[in-house]
Formats: sequence, C-alpha cells, structure tokens
Amino acid sequence: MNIKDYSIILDDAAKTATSISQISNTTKINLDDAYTIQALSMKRRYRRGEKLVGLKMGFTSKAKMEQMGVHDLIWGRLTDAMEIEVDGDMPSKNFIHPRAEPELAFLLKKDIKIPISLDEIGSVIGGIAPAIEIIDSRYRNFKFSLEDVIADNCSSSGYAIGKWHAPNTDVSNLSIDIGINGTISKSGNSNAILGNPLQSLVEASRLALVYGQELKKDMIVLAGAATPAIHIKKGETVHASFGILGELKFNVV
Ligand code: OOG
Ligand code: MG
Repeated sequence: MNIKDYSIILDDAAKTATSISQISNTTKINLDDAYTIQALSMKRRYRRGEKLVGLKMGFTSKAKMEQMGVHDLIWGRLTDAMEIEVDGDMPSKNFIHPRAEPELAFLLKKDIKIPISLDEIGSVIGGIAPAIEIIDSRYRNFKFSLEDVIADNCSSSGYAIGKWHAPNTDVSNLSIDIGINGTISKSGNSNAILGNPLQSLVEASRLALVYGQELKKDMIVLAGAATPAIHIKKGETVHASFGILGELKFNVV
C-alpha cells in the first residue's frame, strides 16, 4: 500500500467511525510520509465541503506524552465539521472510542507567514478561550507510533470552545480540571504546556510552516492538553474549568 492508499483508509475510518490497524504494523513510514498522509486525507474532507478552521498541537505536556508513550510535538488540522457546541450534544455514534481533554484555544488576528517568537506573540493573538478537545484515534485500542498518529491527523475529531477572553489575559499558572457528570477526573496546570501555554503557538508557527501549512487570520490553534485525556461515553456530561477563563461543558448523546 502507498501513501495515497493510507490517506483514503484513514479518511474512511474517520468518516465511518471504524477502527483500523496501525500503519506501523505493516509498513515503515517516516515523518514526511506521515504529514503527507495527513494532508491528503484532509484534502478529501475539504472536497466534501469541510473547511479548515485551525490547527491543534499535541504532546505539549508530560502528562499527555506519558499517557500515550509518544514524546515529540505533533500538529493536526481542525475543520468546521468537528465543532461541538458548548452546552450542546456530541453524537457518540460518530466516534469510535472518544476521549476528552482540556485545552486552551488561541484566535489569530493576522496571518503568520514566518515562525514567530514568544516576544511577538502579542501581535498575533486576537483572543484566548477555554476549550475541550475530543480525540478519537482511528487505530484499534487507541495505540499508535509517532508516525501513525500524525498520519491520522493527530486523533483530531472534535472540539468545543468556550467564551473568548482578551488576548492579553494571563494564562500562566491556571488550574485546569476536566471531569464527568460533575466529578473531576483529572487536574493540571496551564504551565504544564511547554512551561508556558503561549509557547505552543510559537511551536505551531514553526512546525506547521515546515510542512507548508500557513496560519491565517481568524484560525484557532489548540495548545495541547495539560492533563491526560479521559474516556467519555453516551449519557455523560463532560465539563472542564480553567480558573479565570471560566468553564464549559457538553453532553455525549
Ligand atoms: C494524540 C493527540 C494529542 C494533545 O493535546 O496532546 C493531543 C492522542 O493523544 O491521541 O491532542
Ligand atoms: Mg489535544
């Protein structure tokens, strides 16, 4: 099987919420191959009418690296079709084995054409919001290598974004909790994200540009989870809170 075949298999697996075996079980691919598979499978989504609305960073905290056994930064693409309304419903039938994780979302107020530094971050952020990402690996048992997960668009499958706050809101040292039906399951701190969650946007500007993905005005960037992801299932209300940024929730139906 070639790169294009894998992009079709992964896209079909996502579309039909059916798990598949890992690419690395049978084929050795490198990082470039993995990002090419991701880009090709996303092209299929765009052809079906989905719109690229932003990027997500992954493995930006130790908690996530250790949970999944992958220790490199990764990035994936988010589309409009993945959005879950705050206080709305997430249809479980569209997912294989979904997990939720608390994230920070950045809104870009201008195009980023060259990698930015932490000092320049103020000039590109238009807002900051609390968010919950839903990840749903297309691989059986949620098991993957670094290349597998990149090819699978970094398990991206959904996101809910809470209220937007001013771009200069201090998001260092925020207590972050995620839980189900009113009970906290995991707690963390925003500084667990690369020592400073804003650093995640710096890394996004660097890594995405390597593979020709521009960061555009009005795109959102998810910074990566500060806690391990939690399993979610039908009948549950998933909530997360972020100190001064507030909280958000949605229902799995
Ligand atoms: C890969 C995605 C990682 C994060 O926030 O670290 C990620 C996965 O864990 O399936 O979204
Ligand atoms: Mg995430």
